[in-house]
Amino acid sequence: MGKSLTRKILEPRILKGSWEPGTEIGIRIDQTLTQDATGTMAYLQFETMGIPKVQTELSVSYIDHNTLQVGFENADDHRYLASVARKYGLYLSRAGNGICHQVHLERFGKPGRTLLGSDSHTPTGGGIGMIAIGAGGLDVAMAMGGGPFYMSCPKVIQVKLKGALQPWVSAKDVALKMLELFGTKGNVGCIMEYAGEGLKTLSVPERATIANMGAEMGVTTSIFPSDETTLAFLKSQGREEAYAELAADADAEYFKTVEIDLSELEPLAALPHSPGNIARVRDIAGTPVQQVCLGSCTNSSYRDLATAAKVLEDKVSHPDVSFVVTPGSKQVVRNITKDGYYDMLVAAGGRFVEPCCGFCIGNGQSPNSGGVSLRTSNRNFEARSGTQDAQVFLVSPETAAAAVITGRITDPRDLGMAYPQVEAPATFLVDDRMIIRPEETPDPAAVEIQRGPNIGEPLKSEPYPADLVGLASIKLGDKITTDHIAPAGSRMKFRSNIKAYAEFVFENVDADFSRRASASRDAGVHNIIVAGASYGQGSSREHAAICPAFLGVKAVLAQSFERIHAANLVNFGILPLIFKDEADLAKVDASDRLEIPGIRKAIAEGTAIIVQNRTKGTSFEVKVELSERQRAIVLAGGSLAHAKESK
Ligand code: MIC
Ligand code: SF4
Repeated sequence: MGKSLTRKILEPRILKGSWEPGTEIGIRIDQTLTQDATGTMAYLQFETMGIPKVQTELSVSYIDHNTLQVGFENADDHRYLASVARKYGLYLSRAGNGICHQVHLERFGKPGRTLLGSDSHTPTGGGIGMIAIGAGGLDVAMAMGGGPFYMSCPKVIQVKLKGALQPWVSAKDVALKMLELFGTKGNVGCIMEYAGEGLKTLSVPERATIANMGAEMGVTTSIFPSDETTLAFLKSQGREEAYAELAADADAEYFKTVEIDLSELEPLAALPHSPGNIARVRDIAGTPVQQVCLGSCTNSSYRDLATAAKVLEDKVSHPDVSFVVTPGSKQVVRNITKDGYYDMLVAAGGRFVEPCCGFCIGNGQSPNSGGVSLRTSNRNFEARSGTQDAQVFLVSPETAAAAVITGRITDPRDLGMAYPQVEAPATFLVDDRMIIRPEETPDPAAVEIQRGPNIGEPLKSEPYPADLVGLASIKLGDKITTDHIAPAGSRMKFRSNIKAYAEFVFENVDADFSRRASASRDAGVHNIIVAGASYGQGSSREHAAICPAFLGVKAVLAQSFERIHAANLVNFGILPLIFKDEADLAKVDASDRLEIPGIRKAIAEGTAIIVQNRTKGTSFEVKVELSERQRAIVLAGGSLAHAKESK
């Protein structure tokens, strides 16, 4: 039996374990990326490791998330990150240079390499044949220190593409089709590997869009082969030396294979409030729209903006529509300017924001109350836009542009126009002057780290308690996202300061949670979060574990967990407990007193764990699905404490 492309890249990099899907492996990481919102904490943790220089082939620190700078906090973070990059030998992509995933694809990604990023959309790099994985900041810090990244040896799913997309149907519709087929839960531990003759009809930015939104399915990553299309893209970036031809063996073995006929797809949308609520645009057409946002790491390439520009040429946005544009990178801005598309978008009423995450994360451009916002981004979780009751729909640039014109959700095929085909430039105008290279710092050891008052400290850990004597501090439903746990938007400026950020935990779900949890922590009672299925969807932000840990949360009891969040919980000494019988969720209510006598011993020995509900006088069994390594981490109180113990 031949090998999948995933296996060909990962197997030679296995440092711990072996290729047995479902078991834990530790892999070597070639490249890392961080962004400012997760990066400050990652580097604060890296600093505690006492390593003089990053140990990877290449590590890049991006500033792209918090660029609004309302108050001094973000600017302080940026200064801190710049000084860290100089001291430890990283590339720094300055604020204004673009969104990490877009810039990494353009300037640094290499087919066949592993990339670990402290952002859940790191898999965008799969568009050029990388195994690119999102993780918590601490895992990325460990990888920068040369340590292995631990993951579940993947179940590789082959996605065979055939045919070609019809006019007005684009890569976003493929990504949404995948979400319709696979949903947003139940895909933990899988990697999507694309193949088939339909591949050759998809450009690199289109492949990257599809790989990007694999994150919403909860897969470890997605990967495309590296072929002539990849070579043409790298050439257009002046980086053909990075090219390597890569594909799976013809007789490769897969966990399963699905087939998608591109020619059968039509414009799709994800309805509020989940990327998994898929509908045909045609079926929701007519809904009045108040905002359209074009951009985010999913759809902000030259191709996306130029296509929208051509649709909007000589037109102006509907009077009821606010039309926002965030290009993916400075390179995109300069190239669409050179080719006249920037002007077309501005003329159509486009409200340009610098190349950054912006609207996607609720950092500005929040919709009006109850407003319908059509966005080309990848997440439409409740309140993520910054407006609690906004209705966010995720669509392709084509569908977004159609709504700009009509003021209603419109199937772009009904515009009655010829589909504007956009050719990507054979050579992009490339300008890397907003990237500070490690070589520019002659004496890294002499660099002083700049810390403003917003820069806090890493979490102080303590060993796991012998007995859990706690309280169900909150009870939640299914698909609780990291946006529910640690809100983004205007709260993101506290990312470098755990104590300040912890005040907002579950803010939009239960505004009193943080106060209550601190009070029980101070009274010596352990806080326990109780939830349904797929807890921790979405972002890689480890703050969704760090802040609860700071508030004295010792366990999350759920029906199932998403991959990155479960790893983050372990990294910060919170035990992810899974109901053995899902129905037992009904046996717990908020404020119940829950106890697990002898929990420490049970984790160490791997014996059965029984939760006693003292309020109800009942009990039920829970499971711990952790490797031996992870159990040791939880017992130590988290990864940093564990690493110190093991020295
Ligand atoms: C997101 O899209 O939710 C973010 C903001 O990019 C996060 C990272 C963060 O919370 O800083 C992600 O996707 O991991
Ligand atoms: Fe930025 Fe949005 Fe992409 Fe996250 S999903 S990296 S916030 S653009």
